[in-house]
Amino acid sequence: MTGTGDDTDLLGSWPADTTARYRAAGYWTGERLDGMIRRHAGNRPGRIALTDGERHWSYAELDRRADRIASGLLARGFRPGDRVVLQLPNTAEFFEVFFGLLRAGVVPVMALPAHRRAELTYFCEFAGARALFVPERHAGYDHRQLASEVLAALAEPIEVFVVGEPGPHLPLDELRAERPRPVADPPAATALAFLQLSGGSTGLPKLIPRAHDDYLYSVRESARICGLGPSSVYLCALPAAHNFPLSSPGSLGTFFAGGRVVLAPDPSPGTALALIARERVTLTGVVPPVALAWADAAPQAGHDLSSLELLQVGGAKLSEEAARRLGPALGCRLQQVFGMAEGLVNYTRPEDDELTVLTTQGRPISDLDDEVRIVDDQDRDLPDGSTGHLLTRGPYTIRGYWRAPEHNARSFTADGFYRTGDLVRRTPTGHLVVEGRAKDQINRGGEKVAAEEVENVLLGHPAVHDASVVAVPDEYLGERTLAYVILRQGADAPRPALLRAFVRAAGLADYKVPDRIEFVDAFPQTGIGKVSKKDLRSTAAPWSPADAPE
Ligand code: AMP
Ligand code: DBH
Repeated sequence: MTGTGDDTDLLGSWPADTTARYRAAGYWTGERLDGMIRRHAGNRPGRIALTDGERHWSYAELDRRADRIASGLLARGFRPGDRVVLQLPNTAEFFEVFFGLLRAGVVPVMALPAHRRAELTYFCEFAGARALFVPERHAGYDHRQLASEVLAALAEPIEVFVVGEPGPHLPLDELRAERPRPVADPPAATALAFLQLSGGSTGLPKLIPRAHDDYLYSVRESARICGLGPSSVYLCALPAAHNFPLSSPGSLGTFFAGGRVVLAPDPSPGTALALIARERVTLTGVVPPVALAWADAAPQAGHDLSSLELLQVGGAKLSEEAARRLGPALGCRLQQVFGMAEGLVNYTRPEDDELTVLTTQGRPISDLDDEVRIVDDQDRDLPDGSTGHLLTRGPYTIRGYWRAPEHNARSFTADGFYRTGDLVRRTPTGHLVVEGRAKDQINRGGEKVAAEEVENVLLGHPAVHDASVVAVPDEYLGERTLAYVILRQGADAPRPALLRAFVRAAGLADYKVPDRIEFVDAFPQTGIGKVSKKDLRSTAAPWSPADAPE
């Protein structure tokens, strides 16, 4: 897939012998992602599918609501293959709209609630979106105002649908058809279902095209590996649109199994531990700093967490020391998850011994067809046990980013392996251990920051001659961002707080604002004259709480 493929048959642009093999093996079944809701609505209509505060929606209700949205979209002139940007937090409406879009064949870009003007405007423009979905407010932030700013930045107006009180934009009710009609031209399972986001390592996030067939395979197998069933209750504590809580096995895996998804408005221990106790949650997936915050808070919080069977931790490296604390503190089993929105997901398994669960990031979903190569800088395969670049190809790993042929030539091998940018080692049992990263990215507690994106913004400041953003170790988040800045000749050093405000004012998400800024005269260079981030990283002092910005 070089990005020129037909989105209504995304998988048709994969090599024909590969697609035939995946079908024959039963990986791609021809079922769409919204099919699971319809199936349970038929078999067990009254079963609760999701809980959002005091709201409990049955499978029948979720199914009906998805139908109403799908009908409403088509009645308003949306067509299969049209794109929209979806920025909804963890509320029931996220799934109402998500399944409605999928049913109509309208393709959401899966934005996160933390995204701001720069990211949303870029998604709208790059995807050629016809509409933007936002909440009224979330976490104290006014998303209606944000949507107005995005609209003002766009060359062509698009529709904005707001979940909440009527205001300057369209209410979601505009899309809720009174009498839903069957979709005349339902999308195929090989079609583009949605565009996931890459944490990225270049200037702007890449869009990841996922089809129903490939995504459903990963969801279905994830649900099986994690032992989900109708009695499973999943706490969705990370942003619902993110690949981990959506699909590993996440909310979709839980719906697939006929279980119940409980939506947490935020992952703080105060919110999440109370919900685990109240809703008798059986599993959840979080990033390492969230897991550690829960473990620290659990003894004093006094909640009954006895229903919790499985805590999944992924998105960033979990140290062995931290891993050892989690199970005992929360009274449940631990599973490490190493995944990526581009595809490949690894899990430690229930049958793995304790040390494997504590010290590895798991093994791929498919023993047979997740092809994993570990190579040196020249793409030569390394023997097991050596650390190298992880390349992967398989039944749910993309063959290319959406409409990015130049980038794809660098990020994929000629025979379709995705260059993950991760440095890993394989153990004799086939488990992977993440040892580091070759990509120019900072993993800030699971939130990925592309260094270049932040550097480009800093370069726009009149006092800045050059900027280089690197990771510094932090006990709590794993990594934080440090921006080294070279000032223009004669320029006075701006206060770091002002430079940080400059990045925020450029419209970037808060988690991308550098944690620390240091002024230097020059950057260390590599042999061929490039900035040596390795040397910059090695000279940086670790993060200390005293560094916290005023
Ligand atoms: P993205 O491509 O934005 O979906 O982010 C996926 C990346 O997150 C992976 O390529 C890894 O760099 C990182 N990642 C995810 N899970 C883990 C984990 N369990 N341990 C270490 N890194 C992880
Ligand atoms: O970090 C990730 O992107 C991630 C982590 C765990 C992911 O996409 C996943 C599981 O599916």
